[in-house]
Amino acid sequence: MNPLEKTDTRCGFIAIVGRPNVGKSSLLNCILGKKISITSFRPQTTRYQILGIKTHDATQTVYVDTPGIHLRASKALNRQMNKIAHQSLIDVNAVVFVVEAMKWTDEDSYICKMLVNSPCPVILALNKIDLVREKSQLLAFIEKVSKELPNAQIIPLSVRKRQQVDEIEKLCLQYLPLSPFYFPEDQTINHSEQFYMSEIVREKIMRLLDKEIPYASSVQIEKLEHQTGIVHIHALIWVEREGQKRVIIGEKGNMLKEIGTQARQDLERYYGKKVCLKLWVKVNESWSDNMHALHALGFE
Ligand SMILES: Nc1nc2c(ncn2[C@@H]2O[C@H](COP(=O)(O)OP(=O)(O)OP(=O)(O)O)[C@@H](O)[C@H]2O)c(=O)[nH]1
Ligand SMILES: [Mg+2]
Repeated sequence: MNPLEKTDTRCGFIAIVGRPNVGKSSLLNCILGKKISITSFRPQTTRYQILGIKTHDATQTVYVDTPGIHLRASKALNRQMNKIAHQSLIDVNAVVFVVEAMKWTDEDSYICKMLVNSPCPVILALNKIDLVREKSQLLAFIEKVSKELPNAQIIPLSVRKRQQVDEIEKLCLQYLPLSPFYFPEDQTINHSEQFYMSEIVREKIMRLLDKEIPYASSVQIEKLEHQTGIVHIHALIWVEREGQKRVIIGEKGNMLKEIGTQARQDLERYYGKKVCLKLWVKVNESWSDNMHALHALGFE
């Protein structure tokens, strides 16, 4: 925009950061009022930077969901996830730092140190207060964290019960600068349709499978074809070993069928029409520790 041109709209970026599994993506989905970022009970569900765009009247807020920042990142995939989270803190107008109420870890301290010297305003979201029985304990926890980040605004909330989520949103709005919108008013996500499809399939793997398998899997969409009344999708699930492939397929193909059914139901809700989803499982021994393979799977 020409800097002399006047605008009466506000638009800016708000990063949502925190260690894995505190509820960052759940918070984003709750604010947006729809599922745009996948969630699960397992840490390290989000692997990419996901933008959730909310436009209301003359304001557009661009929320940046990030992979959980973690301290032990041995594989290329994990290092890349940390890098994405760190980069998301550059050039944003405010940060929502999500922690779990009553559980302060070394990873929280690490993120806190990064934020305490940052010029960016910080909103400290203490999530999952529905799990806290004693309110007096919560007050003591608030006192402790307020010493760690003295300039942060602290909001206890429960995304699950939708308590205080509006409060977070209101605080974010006050940090949006005068600016034209960056995205069309009806856009809510920055990624392609294919990316969204692959994430929905990956979510089911995260939720349905055990142990190392969710972390050894990645999903690639091979075909996406719209026909009247139906969408045809072909997806490849990459794993690292033959044994993992057998587990994903399951006895008589039952596990793959369940992944496919649950993903299809989500996709049919998303499209509002029938979806024909076909899944294949393939082995690529070192995809998660190989930058070339990561690139092919969508990491930049
Ligand atoms: N009890 C409770 N659980 C919650 C709340 N918010 C989120 N969760 C659960 O916490 C788990 C993790 O949520 P996510 O939104 O995937 O967490 P995340 O911070 O995005 O995790 P990563 O992507 O792995 O970094 C899921 O099982 C959510 O259902 C809450 O307010 N209360
Ligand atoms: Mg997440």
